Amino acid sequence: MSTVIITAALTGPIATKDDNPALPTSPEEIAVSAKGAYEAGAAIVHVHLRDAQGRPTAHLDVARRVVEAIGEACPEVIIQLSTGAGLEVPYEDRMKIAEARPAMATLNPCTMTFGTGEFRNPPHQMRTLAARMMELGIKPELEIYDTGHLEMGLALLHEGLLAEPLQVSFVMGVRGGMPADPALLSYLVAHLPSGTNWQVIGVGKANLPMTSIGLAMGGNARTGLEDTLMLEKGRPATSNAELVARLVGVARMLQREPATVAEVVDILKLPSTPGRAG
Ligand code: KMH
Ligand code: ZN
Repeated sequence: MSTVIITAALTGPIATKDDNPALPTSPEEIAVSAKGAYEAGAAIVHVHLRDAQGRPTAHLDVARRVVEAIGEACPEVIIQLSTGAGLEVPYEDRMKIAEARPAMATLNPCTMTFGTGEFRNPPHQMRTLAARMMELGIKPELEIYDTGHLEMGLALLHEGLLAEPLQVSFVMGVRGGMPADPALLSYLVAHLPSGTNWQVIGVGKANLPMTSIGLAMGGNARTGLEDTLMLEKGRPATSNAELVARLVGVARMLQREPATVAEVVDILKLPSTPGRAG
C-alpha cells in the first residue's frame, strides 16, 4: 500500500452556519474540528480565519489564537493557514497571516474572477509574500485554479521563491477557474516537476468524483466543509471528520493508506514541530 496525504479544509471563506450548522468558525470550534479531522485520518488542517461575527478576516490576533487553539486541542496535526482568506480581505492584511508562523500556508499565484467576485493576487505583493514565507520557514501550498497558473508557479520556483518538493493543489470547479475535467488534470500532472506532491481540490459536487480520480492517479487528497457542505445531494455533512472518514474509505479501497504526520513531515520536508514554522 502506498501512502496518501489527507488534508481537511475545515472552514472556507464563503459558507456560513446558515448553510451548514456544522461549519466551525470560532478558534475553539475550529480546534475541536481539527482534532476530529485528525482522528479520522487527516494529517494537515487547512484553515480560514473568521471574526466574531463569522466573517472572513486576516487579523493577526485571530490567526495566532487559531494556531494556539489547534495546538492545544490537537498538537499532532500540521496547521496550514489560508492566505487566500476571503475575497473582500485586502492583500496587505492577508500577507500578515504569515506572521502567525503556521507550518504551512497557501500561496495563490494569480488574480482571477472567482464566482461573482474578484480574487486579487497582485504579482509583486504575491512575490513578497512568497519571500516572507520562505524567510519564516513556512511551507507554501501553491493553489492552481487554471492551467496557466502552473506556469506562474514554475516561474516562482525558477526565481527561487519556492523550494522543492513543491506542494500543489489543483482547484477544480470554481467559476472563473478551470472546470472539474479529468482531461485538464492529466495535462497539469504531466507538467509538474518530478517529486511534486499534488492533490485535487474538488469544489461542491465535484468534490467526491475529482478527489477520487486524483487518488486513483496517485495524488493526495483534500476534503472538508470548505470544499463541500454535502455528503451527497440532500444530505449535509455533519462534521469535517465525517467527510475525512469517507475520503479515507475511498483511499483504502484504492490501496492507499493515510500518511502519518511524521511521514508528511518527511515527505514535505517540514519543520519537526507540526503546528509551527521554523
Ligand atoms: N478556496 C478554495 C477554492 C486558499 O485558501 O488559499 C481554494 C483554497 C485556497 O482553499
Ligand atoms: Zn481555502
